[in-house]
Amino acid sequence: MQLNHTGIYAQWVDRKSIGKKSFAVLVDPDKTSSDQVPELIARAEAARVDYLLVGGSLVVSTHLDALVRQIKSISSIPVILFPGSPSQLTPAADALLYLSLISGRNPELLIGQHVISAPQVRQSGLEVISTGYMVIDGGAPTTVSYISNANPLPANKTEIAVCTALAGEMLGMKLIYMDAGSGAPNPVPGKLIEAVAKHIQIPLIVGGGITNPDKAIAQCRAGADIIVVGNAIEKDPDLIRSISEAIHSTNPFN
Ligand code: 1GP
Repeated sequence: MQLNHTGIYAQWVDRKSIGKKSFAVLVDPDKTSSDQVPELIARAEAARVDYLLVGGSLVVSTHLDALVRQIKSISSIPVILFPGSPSQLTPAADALLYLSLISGRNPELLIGQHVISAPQVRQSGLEVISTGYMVIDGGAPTTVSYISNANPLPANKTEIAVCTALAGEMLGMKLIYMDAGSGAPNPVPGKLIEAVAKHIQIPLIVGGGITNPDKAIAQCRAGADIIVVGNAIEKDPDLIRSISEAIHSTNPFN
């Protein structure tokens, strides 16, 4: 079996090196039926969405594999798995965020589930992107904070966020993902993003509670390399275009 040493992650590092920001739309398999996929993809393609993340903290539907295959059959936008559990795995995707919940102290989500899923992940042939996953308090309990059985990182504790991200980087993680949780009332504060971005060299993904173009731009300016939006787009699909334009407008060669 051939392991993929280039691909999506190499692209993220390249983009970061030139200050190019990316937009990723989160597709929740529980909320996306196969009938909805063609329209979603048409909108995403037209809006020049850079990536699709597929997954969620609690996926109860069983069509993840079929959903990813359907997307891949009609779209060239790379699909990256964002799994809430080891069961959310399909070789049909382009890459996998191999998440370790470094903001929490639940050993299962730091390493336990990885041990269980490792052989399957290796066998999938997916590009594996080791990700330091930091759940930040977004002002209300979200599915991820409940399901993870771990306290989110307080949104005003900048030093803890910086030290956590630094530790993740020095442990060899390739990416930091700061997430306020899907549907969070407050997105990750700009101050927190800025402080973390200043101290790490690896790419930084930010998501959770981003509901309009202004919030997306603010998070890019604070130092996020990739912005993830899910919930808001499910409610108002027209936001795909305006948020994508906003994020790409911050790019140096736009
Ligand atoms: C959640 O970061 C993602 O894990 C996206 O959050 O659904 O609030 O956009 P939203």
